[in-house]
Amino acid sequence: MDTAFYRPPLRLVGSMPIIGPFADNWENVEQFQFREDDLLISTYPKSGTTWVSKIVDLILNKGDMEESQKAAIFERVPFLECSGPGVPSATEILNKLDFPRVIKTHLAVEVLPQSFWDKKFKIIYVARNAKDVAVSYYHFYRMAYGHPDPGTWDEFLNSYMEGNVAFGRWSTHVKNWWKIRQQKDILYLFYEDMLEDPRREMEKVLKFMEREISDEVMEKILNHTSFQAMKNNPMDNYSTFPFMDHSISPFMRKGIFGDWKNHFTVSQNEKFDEYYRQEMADTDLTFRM
Ligand code: PPS
Repeated sequence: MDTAFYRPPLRLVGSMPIIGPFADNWENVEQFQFREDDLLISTYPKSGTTWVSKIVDLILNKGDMEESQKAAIFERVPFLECSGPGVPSATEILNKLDFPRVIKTHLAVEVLPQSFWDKKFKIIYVARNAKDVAVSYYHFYRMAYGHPDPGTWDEFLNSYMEGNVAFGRWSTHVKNWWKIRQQKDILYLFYEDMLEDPRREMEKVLKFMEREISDEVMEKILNHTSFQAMKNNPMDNYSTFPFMDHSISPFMRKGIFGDWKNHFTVSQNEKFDEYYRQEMADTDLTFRM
């Protein structure tokens, strides 16, 4: 276990809490320069980032799994704000990467680098319902020790509702990215839709990326990006990533819709529903829960 990165407190960048060591590289994130041929995959944590990253990577490689297996997905799609002791920061990696680049971010709209607004490039945003995200995030906090200790499930749920978790409030994130979807070139996807009909959602991604692939390649990509295939693939399942203990909870945990029902008590659910009504009163964005 790397103790230099063991459960550091969150820090604020602007209004958004972030994983402590990520804040050390914030100046480079703020100065990061996007390019018009970049593709940005943006999500609130635990919303399907890795899944969409793999789909996009395979589309760009026309389903060539050998090519895609050359490095782990977190290396092929660097995480813009990621930085930690003893590892190169993603900004360093991105500045040396071949083009076109696919970039991952969890940044809230309010803290995006200036270059995000100055450049025109494609962005895929994936959103997942607030309750399943809370559950997935709790288990992730338990196993990914770059986060503070989550405490009990009830304690974590309270922190999550207060936005006192890495990347802040779920509601602020999904609503503000939804707001800017017409101002920027954004394909806004939902994890629940991807589970319901992965082919239909992949077709949306292909159209957005202005790419065409044969039915055979489409079939191949669908197979390689199924939950089971990705869970078993060391290039996708984060088993080679430092700072995680998969014996506590695997990164590829369940990959289902509605797991919140196994975690929320009746009273937690009532409290959350009331909170949710208030948080989402000022948007036309809706989720299946
Ligand atoms: S992260 O750490 O924020 O980048 O995590 P992220 O990749 O966004 O989300 C992880 C959750 O997505 C699930 N997942 C999948 N579900 C279905 N199909 C596929 N192929 C897939 N790949 C990842 C993963 O299991 C996490 O959800 P939970 O609910 O914890 O299982």
